[in-house]
Amino acid sequence: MEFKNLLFEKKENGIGLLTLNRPQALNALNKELIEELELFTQQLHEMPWSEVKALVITGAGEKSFVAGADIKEMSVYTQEQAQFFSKKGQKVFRNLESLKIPVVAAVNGFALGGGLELALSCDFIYASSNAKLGLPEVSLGLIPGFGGTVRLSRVVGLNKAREMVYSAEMITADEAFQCGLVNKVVAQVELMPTVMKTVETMISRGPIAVAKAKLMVLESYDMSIDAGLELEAINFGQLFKYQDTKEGTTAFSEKRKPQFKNV
Ligand code: DAK
Repeated sequence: MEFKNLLFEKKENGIGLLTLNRPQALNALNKELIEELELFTQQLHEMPWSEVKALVITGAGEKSFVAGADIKEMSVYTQEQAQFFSKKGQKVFRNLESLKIPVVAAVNGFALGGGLELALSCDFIYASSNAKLGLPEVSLGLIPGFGGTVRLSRVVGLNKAREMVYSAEMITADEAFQCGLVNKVVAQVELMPTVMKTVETMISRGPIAVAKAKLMVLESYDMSIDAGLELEAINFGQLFKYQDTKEGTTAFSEKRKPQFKNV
């Protein structure tokens, strides 16, 4: 996969590392970058598990994850162009959110506006201690347009989301940890090793089970408890047609490590 604004590296263990690479603009999301992300997520959806088993997303440089949508580009948008751009970004982030593999945001600096919305479309966020997170859109006369008003409150609760969105203030990594927006805060040099360690554990588990667990957590969020439980039972049952389920449970009885094959 060759892109102008994205760097993609496949580690030997099957973890993919995606770096948003526009450091001259603090990795702001311009139209070209969004289009590349669209292509990237489409390709990833079609890729077999053995190729990429999990994805980590970060920003180039030490200062910024992503400082938002590209404000300079947006300043000349017409109403139609703005709506198109918003829809396009929403689709790309939904593609990302619906990947079957674990996706972790390694927030290494500013995660603002569209940058935080990108991180919110990942399964969870680890941040470096210098990170600053926020949705500054209303300070520009905008509202979040890539899902921020929808996803933030699901993670931090309604009132914290209201405070962040209406004030447009950034919060520190520690504050983000306290409100549950990020799962872990570490020194910047420790960020990637820490994320990789967690992700390595995840890819050692049954991949079909992880994919189903991910689907369940996402899908059941909007459901009633009864509907969620019904869907959980269906997905639980479906696992028993896979060899990996047999392997996992047999390995336990035989007191050995399971060898999952995604079959
Ligand atoms: N867009 C374009 N360029 C940006 C940028 C951005 N979001 N953020 C930074 N840059 C550029 C700066 O312009 C500067 O470029 P030069 O002037 O050197 O050419 C370079 O990156 C370095 O930035 P600074 O010199 O400003 O660096 P500082 O350390 O002084 O400040 C900062 C860092 C992150 C505090 C500051 O750059 C800043 O405030 N940036 C803007 C942050 C922001 O407001 N982000 C939210 C963007 S709004 C929608 C779709 C999507 C959205 C909304 C609606 N629809 C279509 C409806 C989403 C909106 C957003 O994300």
